[in-house]
Amino acid sequence: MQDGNNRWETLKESLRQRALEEGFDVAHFAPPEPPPHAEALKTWLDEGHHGEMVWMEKNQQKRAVPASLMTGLGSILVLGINDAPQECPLERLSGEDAAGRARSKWGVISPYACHRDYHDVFKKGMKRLVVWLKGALQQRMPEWSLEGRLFVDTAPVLERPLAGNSGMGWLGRNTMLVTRQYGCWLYLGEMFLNLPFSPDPVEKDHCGTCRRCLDACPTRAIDDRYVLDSRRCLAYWTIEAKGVIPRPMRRAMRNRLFGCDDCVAVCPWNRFAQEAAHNAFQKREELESLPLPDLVKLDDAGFRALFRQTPVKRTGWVRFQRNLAVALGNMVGKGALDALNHLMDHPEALVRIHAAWGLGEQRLRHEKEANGILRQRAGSETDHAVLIEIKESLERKE
Ligand code: B12
Ligand code: SF4
Ligand code: SF4
Repeated sequence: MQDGNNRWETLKESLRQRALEEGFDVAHFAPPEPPPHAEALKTWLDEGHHGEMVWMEKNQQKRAVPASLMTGLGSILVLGINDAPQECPLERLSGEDAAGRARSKWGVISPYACHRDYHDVFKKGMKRLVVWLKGALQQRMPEWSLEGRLFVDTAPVLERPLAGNSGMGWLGRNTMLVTRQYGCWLYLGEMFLNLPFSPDPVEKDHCGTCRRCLDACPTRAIDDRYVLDSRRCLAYWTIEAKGVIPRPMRRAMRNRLFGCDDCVAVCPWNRFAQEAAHNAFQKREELESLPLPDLVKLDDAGFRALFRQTPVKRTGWVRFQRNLAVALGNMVGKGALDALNHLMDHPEALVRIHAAWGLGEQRLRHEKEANGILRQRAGSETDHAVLIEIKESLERKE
């Protein structure tokens, strides 16, 4: 008969194996303690790096101390699903392709948002694992009954530091969890368990002297201290921020509509990543080639239909049209002017502000036409903030 320790080790390895069979690509065990650097969360918040994400200020203690989320926490199973894209997302940003065609007329959605929402995929997979684990416990250790909590992204959990503490990988300079096997392309979820599984050995930092992610960031949002300032991050502005995107961020957005992956995509550890294999992560091709001028015709219902079951739908139609106005401002080609003029009829001032900015950018390419539209709009616009943006656009020199 197996002794206590061996019984736990055998169950732990069976659980890991089962997780892989359920479609997770990696499964590692972390101890129930606060991960290293947990205290850095307070400094990050004190310095305002979370921008408008005020929900990050709540439950700080819970975020930093996993045991405060569950009494009797014994171990944490950290799960990862590989989402490495077939094509590097940097290839789709504006510029010219090999045939000399301007790519800026095609909107870019971050690869993870071009398929089913990973939140749903994780939750379903983790629930199936719970059913299996309950059965296995009953059979092998009937004296134990399972208690646990499942988390993906939205809970007050420091997912990356926990994943680092489980030995899945290390916290890279881009602040991502980086792994030897999948680079930075893993998405994370956790199962908090009352069971005393032993932690896996931690992985050391393999960033070395590399600084590619710092150099690749278009807005210098990350610094050498492994710290990201959301207020400078395009992922933050295109996904999380509800208000007006600051002017210096708008040109840097180029043709991005949702998310940013530059600091992720340049990581040399991605060279070992294999293309995502999870069935639920099949890319919806129509989301990989979105002609910007056509998107202005999307109404709320059309938006929800196009982005059904993807993370984009959570941003909502209005903020999506705001991002679209910026991308149209950055677009090379005449279709942008008509599209921006169309957005100047949008019921939300937030969208019109960005459309007015976009017309100012187009003025640098099509001066006469853009001036005409801006002057005409100045005559009929009633919102003060939009009028200020129109004025700024008409006065912009470069
Ligand atoms: C808020 C948030 C954001 C914010 C802020 C990002 C940030 N870096 O904090 C914004 C909107 C900008 C964002 C963007 C993105 N996000 Co996000 N985001 C989150 C969320 C909800 C919380 C992150 C958090 O707690 N931040 C607070 C900071 C302080 O924590 P931290 O980044 O983990 O930092 C710790 C370390 O830096 C460490 N530390 C401090 N000093 C030092 C020094 C050294 C030397 C070291 C090693 C460590 C270290 O201590 C800190 C705190 O303990 C998590 C989900 C979750 N619940 O954890 C997803 C999550 C982090 N995001 C994720 C992803 C994929 C993205 C994007 C790629 C999405 C996209 N395509 O646009 C970008 C990537 C940007 C980037 N480089 O981080 C994944 C990351 C997966 C992975 N492999 O790492 C997560 C885990 C979601 C998930 N469930 O998979 N995100
Ligand atoms: S997601 Fe984009 S903007 Fe944000 S830190 Fe990374 S490269 Fe910079
Ligand atoms: S790009 Fe270089 S420095 Fe940045 S996370 Fe990857 S290995 Fe580390």
